[in-house]
Amino acid sequence: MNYQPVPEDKFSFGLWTVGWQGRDPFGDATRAVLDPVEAVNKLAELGAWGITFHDDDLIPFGSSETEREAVLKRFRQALDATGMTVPMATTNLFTHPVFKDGGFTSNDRAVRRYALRKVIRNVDLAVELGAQTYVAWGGREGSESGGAKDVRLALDRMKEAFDLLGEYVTEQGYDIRFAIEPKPNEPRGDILLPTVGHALAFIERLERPELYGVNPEVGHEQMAGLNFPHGIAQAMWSGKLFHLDLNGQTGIKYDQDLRFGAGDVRGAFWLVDLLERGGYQGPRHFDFKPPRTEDFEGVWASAAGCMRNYLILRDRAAAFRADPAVQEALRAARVDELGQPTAADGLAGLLADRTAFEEFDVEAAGARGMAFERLDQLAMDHLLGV
Ligand code: XLS
Ligand code: MN
Ligand code: MN
Repeated sequence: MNYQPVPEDKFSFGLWTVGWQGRDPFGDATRAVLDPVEAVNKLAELGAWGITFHDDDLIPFGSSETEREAVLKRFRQALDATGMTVPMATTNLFTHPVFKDGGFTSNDRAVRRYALRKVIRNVDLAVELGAQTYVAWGGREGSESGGAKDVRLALDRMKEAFDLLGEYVTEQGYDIRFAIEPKPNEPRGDILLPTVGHALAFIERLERPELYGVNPEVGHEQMAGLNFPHGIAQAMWSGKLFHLDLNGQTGIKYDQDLRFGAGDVRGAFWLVDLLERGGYQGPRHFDFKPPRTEDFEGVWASAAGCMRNYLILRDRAAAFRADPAVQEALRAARVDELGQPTAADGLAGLLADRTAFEEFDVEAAGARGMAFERLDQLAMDHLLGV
């Protein structure tokens, strides 16, 4: 296996990932500005299929109409020349000081109105470039102080914003849906809609819930100490996995954005297994940050590594599923039994069934092992290529 990515793998990258200059709270940029056209060309050469962006990644904040048009013209030409797609776009509602208290939920009403207009403007561009998903990460929707933010009112405003966006795309007849990206903290002390579960519950309160799903990011759930594949499984189960951000994270700490596979590798294995078996058809989108120790050569090695690791894990997961010893171990662990309804005989049948309770041998059932360790070790063997 050479693990060479092809467009059919649907690998996409944020322009802000390979374009990250390495500026962090403690240090200046270590890399030069990356021309978006160069990013398109280089990613296409590496085997990627798509590129995504925040409005300001592509068109620097404050550009004039003429500057904007010039940037877009070059970008479109690069897309045409390479066949690269734009499956998703998003809005920067966090860098400019105006967003210090958020966009949709800033206490300042004028900022909220400006934020919505900024999103709408970029939704138009996203649709024009063929994007079908519009990501919304509430970077600064949150607080550091309990008194500063009335969370219930903030959620009213968050709902209002998403409902207006839903109304806008419906009126325009756009074929685009919104994917809400949860994150527990950073840059705010606490961010609203901190986990996949919070976002899924929020979506059900919206006027057009069918237009909204989630964009879970590996590291963000892990920052909250959660099991990422479990969150993804629930999003899939809810029909809400519209998009996802793949990267690596090692435990509960700052948002590391390591390349995919470079964090919790067991979590990554089960994730790929789930996506591939679960019929996820959307982009395999990488939202990582090549460490600031790297020059551009390192940036491209890091980007290539994201795709390579996905393909290796896809191969390992397929081998795991195909292995007769694994299939036997799955049966021994009675994994298939979970697919049987608990009471296909209905409530009356359950209540009438003496073997279910009166005659049930609780001690024998309690003594029976579940045989999960053997199964898990087989997974480890496959993951490690043994
Ligand atoms: C930051 C987020 C961000 C979103 C897009 O932590 O991951 O990059 O994916 O705004
Ligand atoms: Mn992140
Ligand atoms: Mn992300």
